Amino acid sequence: DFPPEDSDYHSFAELDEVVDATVADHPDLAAKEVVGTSHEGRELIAVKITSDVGTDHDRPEVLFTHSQHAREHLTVEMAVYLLRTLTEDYGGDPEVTELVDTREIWILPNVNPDGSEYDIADGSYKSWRKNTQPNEGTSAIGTDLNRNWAYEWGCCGGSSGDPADITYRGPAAESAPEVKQVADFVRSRVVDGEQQITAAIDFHTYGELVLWPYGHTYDDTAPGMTRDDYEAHAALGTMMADSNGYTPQQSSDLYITDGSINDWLWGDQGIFSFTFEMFPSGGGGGGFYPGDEIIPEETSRNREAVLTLLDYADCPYRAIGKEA
Ligand code: 0X9
Ligand code: CA
Ligand code: ZN
Repeated sequence: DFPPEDSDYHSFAELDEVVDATVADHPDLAAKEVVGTSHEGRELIAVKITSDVGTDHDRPEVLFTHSQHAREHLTVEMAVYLLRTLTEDYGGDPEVTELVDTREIWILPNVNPDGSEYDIADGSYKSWRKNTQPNEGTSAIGTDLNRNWAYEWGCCGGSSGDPADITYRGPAAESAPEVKQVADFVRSRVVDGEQQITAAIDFHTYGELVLWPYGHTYDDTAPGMTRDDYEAHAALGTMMADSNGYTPQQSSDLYITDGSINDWLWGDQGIFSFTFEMFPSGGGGGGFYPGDEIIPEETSRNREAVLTLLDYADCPYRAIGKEA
């Protein structure tokens, strides 16, 4: 479990309790779906939030993924914040009410539960990043989920082929069961040939950044990324960064990554996709392990950014004054 001084962070069991309570308190607004199981057999949970949640409406769908990286526990707290805010503020806050009435929101609060639990297993942090899948021919454990997605996988020096490395991409794209099943979930949202999910944020720590694709190339435009596509990502990303004080940039401006969820969501699925690197901005502030007292401020800090993405999900090109 978390050390006592960080007890406000949610372990996987505590997260499950929040999910169950959210659904129990707001059965018309929130529903739990299990989209798969992790390598060790934990549930990969999705919570759908929308009014009249039992129906598949024709509303723009928006995806929030959390905790691909085990040690980035603040991102689970971001999911808890969203679960609570989008249900508890419904009916009271006009903006939240309008967006929950007109969007279908998918929150995947922990896509790497094995890694998260391993990181806190003996009460002191292990700085673990990957999942806990064994690798053939070595005692080195784990695949970096954010290098295992099936778009330009391993293309460009933005991942490692060494199982001992923290950015190990796995033996094949979608070799990690967590990536495969979350990808299958996203693919399942294609209805009558049209991907229902239009926009997404994948939450990470740390750096206080808003990142957009591509990560596998320094170029702004590339196959699948036109000038308008790029400018719309940049405009929306900059708008969100203006609200939370993060730095907006193309993800390759940080460093080259291949096989990231961001590149796959856009390049393969046509979903406007962002990576948020949450608090802190640098190594000061606790790095991957800021004290639990920062949770309220650093999660609510992203309230407007998330509502902005939900708003633009009907037509992200509106951000550059174009209607599709
Ligand atoms: O390296 C990563 O996966 C992310 N940074 S972290 O420190 N949380 O590990 C950044 C990913 C950004 N790249 C893309 N979104 N393509
Ligand atoms: Ca729908
Ligand atoms: Zn990360």
